[in-house]
Amino acid sequence: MPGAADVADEAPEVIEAPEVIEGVGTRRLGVAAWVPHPAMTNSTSAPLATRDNKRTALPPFSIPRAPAQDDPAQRLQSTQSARRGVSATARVMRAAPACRPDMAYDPVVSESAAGRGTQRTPMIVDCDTGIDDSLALLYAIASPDCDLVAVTCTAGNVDARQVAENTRAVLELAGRPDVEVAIGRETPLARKLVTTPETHGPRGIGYAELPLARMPLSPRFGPDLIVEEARRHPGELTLVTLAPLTNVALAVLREPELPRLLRRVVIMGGSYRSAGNTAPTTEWNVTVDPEAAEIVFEAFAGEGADLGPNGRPARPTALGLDVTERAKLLPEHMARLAALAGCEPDGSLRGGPGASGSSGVPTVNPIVRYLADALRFYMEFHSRYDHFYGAFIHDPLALAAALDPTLVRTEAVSVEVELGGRLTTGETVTDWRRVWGRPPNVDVAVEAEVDRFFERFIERVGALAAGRDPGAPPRDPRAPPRDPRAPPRDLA
Ligand SMILES: [Ca+2]
Repeated sequence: MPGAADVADEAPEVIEAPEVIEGVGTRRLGVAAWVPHPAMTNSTSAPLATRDNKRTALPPFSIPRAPAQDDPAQRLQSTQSARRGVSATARVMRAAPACRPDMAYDPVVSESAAGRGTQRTPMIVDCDTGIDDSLALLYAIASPDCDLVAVTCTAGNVDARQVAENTRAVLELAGRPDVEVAIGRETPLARKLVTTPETHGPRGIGYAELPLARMPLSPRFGPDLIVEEARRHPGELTLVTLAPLTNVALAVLREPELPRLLRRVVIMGGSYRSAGNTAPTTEWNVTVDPEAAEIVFEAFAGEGADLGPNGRPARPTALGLDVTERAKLLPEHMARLAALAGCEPDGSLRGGPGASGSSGVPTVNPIVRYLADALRFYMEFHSRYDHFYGAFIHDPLALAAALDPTLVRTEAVSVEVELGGRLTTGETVTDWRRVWGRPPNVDVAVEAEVDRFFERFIERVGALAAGRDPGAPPRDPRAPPRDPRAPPRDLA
């Protein structure tokens, strides 16, 4: 696996990170004492490489705990102390050694016919697949401007093992068993895992049935993978998070420089000016692991922490429900996608299931059939709870915005996550009026061009389903139906 051969055999070198971790965690999160976490001794967790690529011991980690009670005076003191802790974070980040300049990515250029010459974005996706996660993965694979480097899995919509299974099965469905898939932490940092079978189905992919994945699971621990690849390719990688931020928080705790090692971070999570979808004011990904979200947001806060690679702000872009609930996938969208793929909306190839006879010729388009079966569950859920027959596709919009930032308009604001609320734990508290007087730490998406996004989604995923070069011009839906004897997708 990448990385193992690059780790030198020099004597261990310990990253002096406790000040950072205490600054982030003990004061803000009310942690009584640091204790090593079992994840740190996970047998699948390879030692981390430092920026000069020496083997290093893992820094200590603890499970943060929320305050026993919500005392406003204690909270205020805690917040002020936390801000001082941020300064400690910034000091350590500035003192960190520079990245090796000789480890940058070679320019990655699309080799697809119509996309030839397109600069591709090297990307790691952290997900909890999940119906909309699976659509985001298909979109990534279908995009000629995306170089999907790896996928890391965490618990959320379903447990982490099922997430890893779903992720690999979807990648195989899309003909990309070569993408590295690593599992990360299997529970939130401080809370009991809650999953959402009512939204995504018992296995996370609605009514869809996919063959068991054959591609191997990476031996790397998800947060290690993120850190190692960011160090190996400083300033090059885009990290897209579509799940609770558990893995990313662990990665930040292990490498406080991570915000500046990554080219961009795009987060699907939070609800900044709109209602919640889990509690009245909270969004799912943040609610599942609010401590992790706070650690990640805080990593971008504070003096000296706001400049990323190439002199740009290192702030993450966050797409909350404010914009992602404008991305309503409707049956007519699926009908257009299926037409581009040359099949019926349920994935049946035109001419009907009986057209193929008994010669073993495919009768369905597997990608469209998957989408139809997964989305039928998702649409039924939204019909019950959100009063429209369709589906919010939060995760694909976030991934699309990572590839094309012009799809969203953002505002730079200061955001903290409520950790000790009686009703509001997990709320992304946003200082729209700058009353805190702090530097912004998040670029929150306030507008999204969802029509342009849907055109792109239909065109790209439709082309992928049709087995065409994703960069090729879209198929004319008025064209004669495809030959049902032709395989819908060459999975060889
Ligand atoms: Ca997700």
